[in-house]
Amino acid sequence: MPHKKEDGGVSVTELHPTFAAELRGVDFSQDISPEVFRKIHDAITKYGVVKFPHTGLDDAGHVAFAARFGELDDVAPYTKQGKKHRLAFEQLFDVSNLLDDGSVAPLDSHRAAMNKLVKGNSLFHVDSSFNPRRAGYSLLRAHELPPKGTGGATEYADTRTAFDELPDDLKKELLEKDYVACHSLYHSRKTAAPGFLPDINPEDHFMSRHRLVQRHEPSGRTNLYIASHVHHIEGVSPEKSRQLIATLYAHACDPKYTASIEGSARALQSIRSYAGKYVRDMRRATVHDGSIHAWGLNEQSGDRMGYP
Ligand SMILES: O=C(O)CCC(=O)C(=O)O
Repeated sequence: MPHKKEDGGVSVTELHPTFAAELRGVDFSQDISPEVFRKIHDAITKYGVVKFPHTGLDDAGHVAFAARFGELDDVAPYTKQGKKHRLAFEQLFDVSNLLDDGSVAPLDSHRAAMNKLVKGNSLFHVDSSFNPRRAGYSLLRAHELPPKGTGGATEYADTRTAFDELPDDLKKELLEKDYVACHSLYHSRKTAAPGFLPDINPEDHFMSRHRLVQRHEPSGRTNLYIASHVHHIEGVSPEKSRQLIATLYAHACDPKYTASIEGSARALQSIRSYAGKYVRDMRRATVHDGSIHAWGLNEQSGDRMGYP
């Protein structure tokens, strides 16, 4: 039975034993007071993932709410490479399964392969870790969902608890070696959709460098910063790098550390019968990280990655 707590009109229902919660009682039709915003912020810090059912937010409200968390990222890197933007706000990332004309992207289309849902983002990832400055918060809004029972839930992994529960020897190694991981958008896209982007070799492009183990500044907990964007670990043999990434990734994605948010309790990877058939219109506002780890070990620049 989910655990429920009330706090000044905002109720928190825990959705998983170690992370993820649902918040009710926030009135998104009004200006959110600093006090309520602090409760929201505290809940995100504690639970990592927070769901707000039925916010009633439109695109403008979505962008305005996201901007309360910090400076927003935008889609300019993608549009500069020729990708058309379907939405009215360039601060909203189109992570739907739709083509520019609003029709559902066929499964074999480029859009479906690169799209955040059908293939590209079906691997566990962290947002924008491939840019010099990574994301701090992502606010994903379901504008239109496919019919119930056809899939389309989003899965999240609790990488803080995954770190806590690593085998002692591996945890000790990670803390002692303080490995640096190199993240590439092209790498994860090619892993998810091997036939696409044939002319791109991730190694010919910028990779973003971040410590593999880091202190999550807002909560003070240690976090395993692993994601499908991780191409290699610096300073070890290619074999050791592959083995370490595979071990840590599999550990963090173990079902005991994951939660499926949005109706379906089953995995995004296993039920996607909506894909190619029904609209799943998800829109994401992304807030640049403002923590000490925002830039990882990268030079600070306005550069961002994108693909057509
Ligand atoms: O649409 C989803 O369920 C996930 C979207 C996502 O992974 C992203 O926006 O980075």
